[in-house]
Amino acid sequence: MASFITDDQSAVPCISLHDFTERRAEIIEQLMDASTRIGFFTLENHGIPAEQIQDAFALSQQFFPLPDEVKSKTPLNGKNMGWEKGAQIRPSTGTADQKESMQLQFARMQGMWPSDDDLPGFRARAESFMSTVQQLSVKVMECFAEGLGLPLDTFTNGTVDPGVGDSQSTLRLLHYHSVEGKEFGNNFWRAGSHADFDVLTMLFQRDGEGGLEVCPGREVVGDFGHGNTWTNVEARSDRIVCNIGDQLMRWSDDRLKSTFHRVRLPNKGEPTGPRYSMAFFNQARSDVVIQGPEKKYPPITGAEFIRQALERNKLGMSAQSSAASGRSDKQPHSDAHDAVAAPRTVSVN
Ligand SMILES: O=C(O)CCC(=O)C(=O)O
Repeated sequence: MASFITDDQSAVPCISLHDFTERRAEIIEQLMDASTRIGFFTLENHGIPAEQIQDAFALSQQFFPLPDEVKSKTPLNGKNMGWEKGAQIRPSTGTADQKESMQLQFARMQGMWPSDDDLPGFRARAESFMSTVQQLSVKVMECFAEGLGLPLDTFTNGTVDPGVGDSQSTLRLLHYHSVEGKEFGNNFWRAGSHADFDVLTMLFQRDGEGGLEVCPGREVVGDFGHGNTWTNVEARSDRIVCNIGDQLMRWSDDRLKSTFHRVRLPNKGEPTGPRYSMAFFNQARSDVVIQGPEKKYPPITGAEFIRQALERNKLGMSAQSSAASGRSDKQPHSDAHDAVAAPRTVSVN
């Protein structure tokens, strides 16, 4: 049976969380090693029951087949919530990702949940999964705080809403369409190359639905350049793929690396069916101040961080379109980050 080609797994370390309390020091060492060198790692024995992950995927598979008229009742709204289809254009490629996605948050979601008439119980099931993933994220973010010699709650206080409604963390349900019988031109991707804006991303994949690739080597946050060596990450439902985002890279004075990644279309001979994944982005709260212990960068709030990142995206996009239309060959090469093409609103990560 055809399967996705998966090469050297040692490039993205797998870290087991079994016996977490007793092994805490060893786990912190492994997390710090993976995140200072690569910015990506996978977690196994992470404690989230397989049934709960399956239920979240089942929810996603109930949502995406709904008619577009139903899904578009909650369109992407500029605050990184809602549904989009084929609307996300990456500055790195200038082409729309071959996918649709639904983004959900804990706060400010009035009118953004699919109704019970359209999909009964959606909100309760989604929120339950989001809370579970956030709890695991807290455990891992505390390890990073300890590994960096910071107060234990630095990143968890920084991301988990204390009840004031300024959470920006986001669950993105992703549906990459089947490419059966379809031909794509050059430079089309399921998700073009980008680095995430957040503190820590946790990504759930399904067995055999591959295509995720990572490219370590970024030294400085906000840097658009990256190397050329892309490594496949195996799609396994029993492991969570984690990566450091730009907020944590800056918060750690560039010690923890936010790494470029992308999802490629299936190569010849690989499965052409749909791919489902789910990404939980732990974002800094809007009013939290991000600054590393060495003060390498000036302080910045979570809200301002996102504003500047989106601004860079816009510049990257216009450099891309100028270059594409031949108006200039002197624009800086842009690579990275997410943007959604005008007139749609811009999204994060
Ligand atoms: O679906 C994946 O494997 C990656 C998704 C991703 O990188 C994103 O949505 O930002």
